[in-house]
Amino acid sequence: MSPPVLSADAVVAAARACRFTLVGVAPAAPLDPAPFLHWLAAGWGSGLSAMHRRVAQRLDPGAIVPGARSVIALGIPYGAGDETASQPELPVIARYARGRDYHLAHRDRMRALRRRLLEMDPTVNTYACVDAGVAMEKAWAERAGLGWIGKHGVLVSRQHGSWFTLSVMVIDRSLDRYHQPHPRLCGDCDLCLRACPTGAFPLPGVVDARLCLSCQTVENHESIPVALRAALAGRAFGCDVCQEACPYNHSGLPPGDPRQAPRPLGLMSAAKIATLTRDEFIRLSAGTPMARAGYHGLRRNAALALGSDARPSARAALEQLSRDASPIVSEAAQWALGYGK
Ligand code: B12
Ligand code: SF4
Ligand code: SF4
Repeated sequence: MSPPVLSADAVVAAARACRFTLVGVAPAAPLDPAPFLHWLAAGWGSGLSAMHRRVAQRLDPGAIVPGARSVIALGIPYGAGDETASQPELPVIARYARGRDYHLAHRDRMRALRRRLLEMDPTVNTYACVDAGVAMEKAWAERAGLGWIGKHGVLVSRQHGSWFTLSVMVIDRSLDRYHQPHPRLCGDCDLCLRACPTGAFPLPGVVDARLCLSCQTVENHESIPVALRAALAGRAFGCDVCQEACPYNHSGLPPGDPRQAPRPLGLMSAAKIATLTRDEFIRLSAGTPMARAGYHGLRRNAALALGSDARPSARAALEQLSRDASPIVSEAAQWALGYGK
């Protein structure tokens, strides 16, 4: 007997009831492998070892869930209307990272969604992915009509701009209808490509992670290459420059999810971050994306962020860090003390 076909409207309503703001559904046909294989082969993801593993599963939901039929793409908005980035005394902490860790937000809501799907069909099989799992979330979100992959490599929605995070759920059930893939609406705009401070776009829509400040400040736990350091002035974790440049992110967006609102560490000055004790870092970063950089990584970033800051408080923080026991922190602070000389 063939498995039941579920109602798309019922699945979308269940996801909305679980507090996903953006919801779309797509058939689970394999993705075009060419862009991802090219990205790997060109070395644009070479610092990200996880991206080189389980490649077949990333491209074909059927390799993750036997009999996969549908993909539910899900989004939670953050940061629209959060204008703290424009306060010059604050280091730029990327908006997604200022509040609760989005992995936890998606995980909790996807667990609730799975329970609802099991109520509809007790034998349905699911695979849930947020970020670290093996699904190409932007490609699925584009197919499921949530928005389009912009030339800056981030998914953009007409309604929410690009200030939202994604997750996907693969299920082994067909739905009675699917959303249309979203057309790409960038046209001849190239504002994001021109705004990137490190030239991290080898092609429109494609990011060389090695040159991306988001990758360097979050995923790199060693020293940051000297050639990229000047661009880190005033930037302590992640990077939003290409998204800030996008006209679809300007004014009139609905507010983000209140549970993703900034927490104290997300609004702290670079000098304060630079001089956090380990206990303070652990307490303040718990449950936020900033924990990922680690104590030394975040203070290394703060040191580089302070390089262009001539204020006495910044110089004092750098003097202190230049004697730090962590070599990545002391080396970054020594470099920052010599900034511009
Ligand atoms: C690896 C990764 C990174 C890498 C590489 C970035 C990238 N764009 O690939 C680094 C560490 C640099 C990074 C940075 C950031 N990331 Co990230 N990252 C991922 C991750 C884990 C995988 C992405 C991936 O598969 N990349 C490989 C490339 C080849 O895949 P792709 O971009 O989907 O490939 C498509 C494009 O190349 C496109 N394409 C090909 N040719 C062309 C041509 C044109 C003209 C166009 C428009 C498109 C296009 O087609 C491909 C297939 O669909 C996803 C989570 C996930 N599991 O999907 C999060 C994810 C993409 N990241 C996210 C975020 C928030 C960020 C940052 C904004 C964080 C920050 N503020 O600091 C930055 C943005 C940097 C940027 N400009 O992309 C969100 C994006 C949410 C959204 N609205 O899209 C995701 C989805 C995480 C999540 N669960 O929410 N990230
Ligand atoms: S996040 Fe920053 S460094 Fe990375 S591509 Fe966008 S503008 Fe460039
Ligand atoms: S800035 Fe322009 S090119 Fe870049 S994502 Fe936005 S609309 Fe597309």
